[in-house]
Amino acid sequence: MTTHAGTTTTDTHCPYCSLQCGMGLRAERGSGPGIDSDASKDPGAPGDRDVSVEVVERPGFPVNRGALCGKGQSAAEVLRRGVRLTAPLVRGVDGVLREAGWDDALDRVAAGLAAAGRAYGRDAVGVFGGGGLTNEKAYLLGKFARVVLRTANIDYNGRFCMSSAAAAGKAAFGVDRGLPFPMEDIARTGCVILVGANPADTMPPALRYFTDMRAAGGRLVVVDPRRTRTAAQADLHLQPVPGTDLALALGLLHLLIADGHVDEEFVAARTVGFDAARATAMAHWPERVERITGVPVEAMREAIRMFVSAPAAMVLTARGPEQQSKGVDTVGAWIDLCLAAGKAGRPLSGYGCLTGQGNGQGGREHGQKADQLPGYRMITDPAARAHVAEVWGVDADSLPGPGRSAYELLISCGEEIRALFVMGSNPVVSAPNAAHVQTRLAALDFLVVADVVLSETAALADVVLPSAQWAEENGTMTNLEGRVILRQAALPVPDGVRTDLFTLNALARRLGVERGFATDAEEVFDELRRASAGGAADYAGITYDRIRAEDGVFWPCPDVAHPGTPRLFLDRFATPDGRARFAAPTHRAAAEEPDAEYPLYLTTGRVLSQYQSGAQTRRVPTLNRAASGPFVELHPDLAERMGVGEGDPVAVTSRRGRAVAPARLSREIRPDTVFMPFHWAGEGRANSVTNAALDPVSRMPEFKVCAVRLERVAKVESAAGEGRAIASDGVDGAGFGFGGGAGVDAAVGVGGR
Ligand SMILES: Nc1nc2c(c(=O)[nH]1)N[C@H]1C(S)=C(S)[C@@H](COP(=O)(O)OP(=O)(O)OC[C@H]3O[C@@H](n4cnc5c(=O)[nH]c(N)nc54)[C@H](O)[C@@H]3O)O[C@H]1N2
Ligand SMILES: Nc1nc2c(c(=O)[nH]1)N[C@H]1C(S)=C(S)[C@@H](COP(=O)(O)OP(=O)(O)OC[C@H]3O[C@@H](n4cnc5c(=O)[nH]c(N)nc54)[C@H](O)[C@@H]3O)O[C@H]1N2
Ligand SMILES: [Mo]
Repeated sequence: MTTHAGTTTTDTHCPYCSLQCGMGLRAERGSGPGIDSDASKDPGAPGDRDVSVEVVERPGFPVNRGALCGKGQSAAEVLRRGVRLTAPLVRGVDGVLREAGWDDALDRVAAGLAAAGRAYGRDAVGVFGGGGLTNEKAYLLGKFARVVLRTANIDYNGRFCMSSAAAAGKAAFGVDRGLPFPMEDIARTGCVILVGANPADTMPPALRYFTDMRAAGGRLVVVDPRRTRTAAQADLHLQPVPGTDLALALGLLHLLIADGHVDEEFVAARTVGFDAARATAMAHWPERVERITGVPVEAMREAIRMFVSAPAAMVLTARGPEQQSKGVDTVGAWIDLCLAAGKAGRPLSGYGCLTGQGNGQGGREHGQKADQLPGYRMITDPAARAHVAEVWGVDADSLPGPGRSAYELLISCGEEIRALFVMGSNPVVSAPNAAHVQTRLAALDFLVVADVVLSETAALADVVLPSAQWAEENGTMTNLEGRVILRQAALPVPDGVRTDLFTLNALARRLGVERGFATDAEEVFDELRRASAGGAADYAGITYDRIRAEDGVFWPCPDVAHPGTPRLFLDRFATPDGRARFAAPTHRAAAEEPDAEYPLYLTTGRVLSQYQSGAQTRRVPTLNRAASGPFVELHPDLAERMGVGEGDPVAVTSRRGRAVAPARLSREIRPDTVFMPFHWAGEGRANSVTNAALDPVSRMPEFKVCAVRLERVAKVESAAGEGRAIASDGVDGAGFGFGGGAGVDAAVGVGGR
C-alpha cells in the first residue's frame, strides 16, 4: 500500500475473469462526493466513505503488466451505493421485500434453513456457490454445508464452466490444473490450437501472448463456428458445426497417425493406452470427419502440419468444446492429440484449459463441489475424509457423501430440496433451461441469496444478504495458471454490508456451531492450508506474505520452503505410475440435432463488455453503452431466407422456450447456426432456449449446442420482466433493463414466489 497526501493506492486484482489482472485501487479521501456519499450520515463517521476510488495501472504484476479491459477499468462503478445492496432484505407476509436489520435477517435465515432440515432431512437444504468467490469463502461455504448444515447437497456454478475439462484433465494427467504452465509460455511456443475460445473478447489482456507468439514465428489455429475477433487473427481458422469438436480432434489424430507423426518414444515412455486411441482415430477418417464437422480435409491437413512442425506446441480449450454433453470425451480427444504428438509434459508444450471465472480454479479445489473436499480431495475417499475431519474437529463419519450436481440441484428445488442458500451466482439468468429453473426456485419453501447486488435470483429470495466486495476485503484467488494471488482490501466495508465470512460465522453460531468459522480471511486461509496439505491442490506452503512478495505462488506448494510449481508434468504426470492416459473416445452427435421443426443450431457465449449473468456489468453505464442488450447473430444468407433485416426482432425457439432479440447480421458465422450472448434477463434471455443435457461424467450442461427455429416477430417486448419482483414504488428492483439497475432503497418486489 502506498500513501500520498490524502490518497492511498492498494495493490489488488480485478473482480472479473480468471486472468485476475493486477490493478491498483487509488482511494482519495474528502475529495467531494465519493462512492459512498450519503447525505444522511455524518461525514467522517467510522465506516463512512466520502472517498473517490479509481482503478489505476499496476504494471509490475506479470500476467497483464498493467493492461486492463473495459470491464476492469470500470470495476469500481459497482462499489457505489445506489447500485449495490446496502441493507439486508426480508420478504414480508405481504410478499414484499423490505430492508431489515442484520440480526433479524440472520435469524430468519437460520430459522428457514433449520426448519427445512427438521421437516425433510438434512439433505433437503441445498447450497449453491460460485467460482467468483475467494478461496477462503469457497472453503468456508463447503465447510458450512458439511459441518453446520450437514447436507450432501452443495455444488456451484463452476459445474457450468470448466468441469468437463477438469474431469478430462484429471483422467489424463492425474490432476486438474487448468494450465500446467504460466501464460508467458504461450508467447514462446511454436503453435497453439485454440479450441472454442475467444480471448479477444473474454480475456483481452491475454491476447498479447498470442500475438507475441505469432510475432516470433509461431502459428495460431482457431477452432470456432464463428470467425471471432480471435479467429480473425489466426493463421488458420477451422469453422466446425457446433458440437462436432470431438470428431474434429479424432480426424486430426487420424491424420497425425497416418502421416507418421506419432512420437513413438514419448508414447512408449510416458503414456498408457495409445492402442485404443489409434483404433478410435482410425475409425474417424478425414472424409468422414469433413462430413460431420464441415471442416475441409485440406484445412485439417494444414492444421496438423502447423502442429507437428513446431518443436513445441499447445492445445488450449475454453467453453466451446467443453460446454457439450460430451465435453469430457471431447477434451479427452484433444489431449490424445497432444500425447500422440509428444506435445505434453515438455517445456512450452501441452494441453491447457482456459478457466473462466475469477476463482474458477481455486473455486473447484476447496470443497464447494458436490464430490470434493478441500485440497482437491474426493469426498468418497476415506483417507481424505479422515484428514479433513481432523482439521475440522469433527468425526469423519459425520461428513456427508457426494451430493447433486449444479443443474440437478436446481431442478430438485421445491421437491427434494426445500431450502436453498445461494452465494455468488445468478442461476435465473445463467442456468440452462432457465425458465424451468426459475419455476423450481420459486417452488422452494425458503430461498436465501447472498450477493452484492439485487440480481434476478436475489429478487426471488425470502432473504437477501448484502455482501462486501473485492475491494473491501482480503482474500486469495487462484487464477487460470494455478497462481494463487491476493486481493487486498482498499476500502472499509460500507455501512449496512457484511463480508460473506461474517455471514457464515453468524449463521454457524445461530445453528449451534460456535467455533471453526473465522471471520478474518487470513485466519481462514491458514486453516485451508492445513486442510489442503497433502492433497492434489496443496497450498500448505503458501502464505499471504509470500504472495505479496512473489507476485503469487503456484500450487502445489507443500511447504514454506518450496518455490511453488509454475510448470507441471515436466518429469512425470501426476498419475500413480507417472504416465498420462489416452482417453480414446468415439464421436457422437449432440443431445439435440436440428430437424424439420427446429432446423438451426443455436450456440451461446459472451461479448466483450458484459460479464456472465450481467448482474455486475449491467450496472455500469460505460459497459451498457458498449453492449446495450441481447441480440441474435445470424448469417446474411440465412437472414435473407427468413426475410429478416438488421435490427429486426427475431424469436429463437427451442423445445424449452423462446427468446426474442434484435437480429445482428454477420458474415462471420456459419449459415446453419445462430449465436446469442447469455448476459441478459427477460425476453432476451438465451438460457430460456438452451438445452440442459448433461455430460455423463462432469454433469456439464450443453450450453454450446441445441436445435432452434427462427422467426421474425412484430417487436421486441420490454426486457423488464421475469413476471415477478416488480418494484412497488417505481424502483427498478431487479436491475433489469439495459441501462443497469437502480438501488433498492425502500420496498421492492412483489412476491412472485
Ligand atoms: N467479456 C467477458 N469475458 C469473460 C466472461 C464474460 O462473461 N464476459 N466470462 C468469463 C468466464 S466465466 C468464462 S467461462 C470465459 C469463457 O471464455 P470463452 O470460452 O472464450 O467464451 P465463450 O464466448 O463462452 O465461448 C468461446 C467461443 O466458443 C465458440 N463456440 C460455440 N460453440 C462451439 C462449438 O461447438 N465448438 C467450438 N470449438 N467453439 C464453439 C463461440 O462461438 C465462442 O466464440 O470468459 C471469461 N471472461
Ligand atoms: N447460455 C449460456 N449460459 C451460460 C454460459 C454460456 O456460455 N452460455 N456460461 C456458463 C458459465 S461458464 C458460467 S461461469 C456461469 C456464470 O453464471 P453466474 O453464476 O450467474 O455468474 P455471475 O453473473 O458472475 O454471478 C455471480 C453473482 O455473484 C455476485 N457476486 C460477485 N462477487 C461476490 C461475492 O464475493 N460474494 C457474493 N455473495 N456474491 C458475489 C454477483 O453480483 C453475481 O450476482 O454461466 C453459465 N451460463
Ligand atoms: Mo465460466
